[in-house]
Amino acid sequence: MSKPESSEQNRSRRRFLSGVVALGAGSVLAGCDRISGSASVKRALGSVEQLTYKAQRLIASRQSLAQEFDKSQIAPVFRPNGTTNPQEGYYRAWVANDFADWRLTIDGLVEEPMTLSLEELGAMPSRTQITRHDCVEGWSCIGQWTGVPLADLLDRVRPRDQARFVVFHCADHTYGGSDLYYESLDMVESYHPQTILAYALNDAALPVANGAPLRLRAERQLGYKQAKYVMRLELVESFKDIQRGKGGYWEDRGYNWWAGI
Ligand SMILES: Nc1nc2c(c(=O)[nH]1)N[C@H]1C(S)=C(S)[C@@H](COP(=O)(O)O)O[C@H]1N2
Ligand SMILES: [Mo]
Repeated sequence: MSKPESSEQNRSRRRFLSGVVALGAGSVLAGCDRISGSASVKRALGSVEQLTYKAQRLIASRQSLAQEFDKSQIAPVFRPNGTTNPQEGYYRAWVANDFADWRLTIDGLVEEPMTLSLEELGAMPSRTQITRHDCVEGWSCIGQWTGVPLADLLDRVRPRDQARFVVFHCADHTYGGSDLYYESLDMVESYHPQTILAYALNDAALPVANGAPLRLRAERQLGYKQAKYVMRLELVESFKDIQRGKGGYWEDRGYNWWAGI
């Protein structure tokens, strides 16, 4: 179980995010649903299994949007999964001072590498979206995410022509192993309007259990693509030299790189 953040930490992080995030309680009635066996998940898993990435790209519009939901459909608690309370020393230190020392690095194949604080990210234009997260373990959960569109960050760092993927490097060693969690998206998915780096969940600072202080939301993709505890974005031409070369922690362990829903 994850240790809840102290209310003092939550308060101070809310304070500096409050310019961006409204503090309305909202009506939270719905729960997380079991979706194993549901048509949508069968479709999702079927499409992952049967279609190659290129084939799906041919039939999926570049800009088609994932479904967005109503506030009344938000789950009271967004079910956490995978790492829920990183124990790495550097991460505990960030939590201890409410992520004031935390920085996001953007580097690799970009004209202008950048380092941004949470406050600087919070000052950028934001997008809020209520979407359904589908985990391959057979559950789904609806939540409201607020964050910086990845497209805006990419516009600032200016990817070089050779850049084909954004790699998301995370802070946590999954299940206490020696490998850091990571993920990657192609440029079409990275510039998609619903691809954001979220710092708030349901009008509050992103909880540690769900990836504080910053996590990816790429809403046309399955749960394992939604990298939590993101520390660094690296633009690359190929991910073959990163970890085991398959483009993500679970991909390195047999999951499909293309996880479009
Ligand atoms: N850094 C990191 N990101 C991660 C994971 C993880 O273990 N570590 N688990 C993935 C999986 S399988 C899922 S379903 C979602 C869970 O997100 P949640 O904890 O907000 O529900 O995060 C994804 N991103
Ligand atoms: Mo998942």
